[in-house]
Amino acid sequence: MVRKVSLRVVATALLLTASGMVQSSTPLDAIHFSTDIHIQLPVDAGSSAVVNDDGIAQLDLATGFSESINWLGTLDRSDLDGFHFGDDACGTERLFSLSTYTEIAGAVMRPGDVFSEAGIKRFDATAAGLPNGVNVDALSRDPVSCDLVLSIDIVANLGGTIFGPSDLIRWNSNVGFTLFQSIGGHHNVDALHVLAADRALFSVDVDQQLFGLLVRDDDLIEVDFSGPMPSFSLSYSPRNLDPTLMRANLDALWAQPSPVGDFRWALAEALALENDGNIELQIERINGSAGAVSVSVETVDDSAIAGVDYTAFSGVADFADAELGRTITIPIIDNATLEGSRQFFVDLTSVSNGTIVMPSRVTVLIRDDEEDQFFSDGFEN
Ligand SMILES: [Ca+2]
Ligand SMILES: [Ca+2]
Ligand SMILES: [Ca+2]
Ligand SMILES: [Ca+2]
Repeated sequence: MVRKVSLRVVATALLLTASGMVQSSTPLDAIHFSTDIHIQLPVDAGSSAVVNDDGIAQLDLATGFSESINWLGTLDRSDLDGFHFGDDACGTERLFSLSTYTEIAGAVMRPGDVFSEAGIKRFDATAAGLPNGVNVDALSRDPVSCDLVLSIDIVANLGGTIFGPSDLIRWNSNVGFTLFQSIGGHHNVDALHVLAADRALFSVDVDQQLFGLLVRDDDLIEVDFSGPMPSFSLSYSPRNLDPTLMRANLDALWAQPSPVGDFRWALAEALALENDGNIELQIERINGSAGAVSVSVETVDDSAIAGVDYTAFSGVADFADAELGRTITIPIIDNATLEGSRQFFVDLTSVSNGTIVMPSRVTVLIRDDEEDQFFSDGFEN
C-alpha cells in the first residue's frame, strides 16, 4: 500500500556552513531509516504502520511512506542504531548494529559489533580493539573500497589514534582504524550513508546548531568534503512527512540516490558531406536524469585527419539536472583535393558522474563532394 501523496524532495540550496558555498543536495528516490522510539506513520489514507526502534521504515520519496520492515524480529530491550542496506557495488548484504548487549540466535552482540542480516559478525568490536563501553552508533560502507565506515558515540582510542563522535572512521581488517572524514565540532553522528569519497548523508543525535544553523535529530544532512572546509545542506526532514517524527530521533540510515543515468551516442555512425560545414552529434542520457553531469568528448583521427578534413574537438558537454540530450558540433573542412571518403571517430571518454555505455564511439564518414558529383552524374572530372 502506498500513500498517494507527492512528496518530492526539494533539492534545497539551504546553506548550513561557514564556508559560504551554496550547495544543493543529491536527489534521492528513497530513504530507509530507524528511529529511537516506537512511532506510528501513515501508510495510506486512514491507516498507519508502527515503526519500531528496532525496525526500519522504508520511505519512497515520490509516493510517501510505504512500509515498515522488521527483519530482526522484536528486540524489546535494544534499539537498532546502525544500518546499511547494501544494494550497490559492494554487494547486497544488509548490516546492522544495536545499542545494547543483545543475544541474537544464541550469539551475544556488543553495541560496538556489526552483524549481517544472516547473523554473521562483520565487525567484531572486541577483536578489533574497540574499548568496552564504545558503541558503534552509525555505519555505512565506502562505495569505492567497500570498507566499513563507522561512527562511535564517545571519544575513544582506537589502535593508538583518538577518534571522536563526529569522525567517520574507516575500518579495514588489514590496516585497522583510519580517519575517513570528519564532520568536526562536538557533533555526534548517529546515522550515516556514505555517497562517495567526499560526500555523505548523516544525522546528528540531538537538535543543535551545526556551524551556525539549527538542525534536528531527525534531519538528513548532506556533507560535501571536497572543499577546504566541509559544507552542509539539508537533504530531507522526515518531520515534513508526519509531525510524529518530531518526537523521534532518526538513528540509522540507508539512502537510495536518484539514478544519474547512462551516457551514449544516439547513433554509432554518422554521415557528413564535405561541404556541410558542420556535423551535429547527439549525446543521449538514459536510465536516469538526476543531477548535473559533465561528459568529456574527444575526436580521434582515422583516415580523416584533424586540421585537414575536420576540426579536432576536445571538450566537455555539460548536462543540467534532468537534461536528457546534448548536441556536439564538429566543423567539417571543405578542401579542394579529391580524396574519396574518409572517416574519424568521436569518443565519450569520461563522465563526472553516471556511466558511459555503448555506443561510446561514433564513426563520422565524410563523403567527398567531388566524389559525390562523380556518383551523381556518372562521370569523373
Ligand atoms: Ca533505532
Ligand atoms: Ca551500536
Ligand atoms: Ca557517533
Ligand atoms: Ca539522529
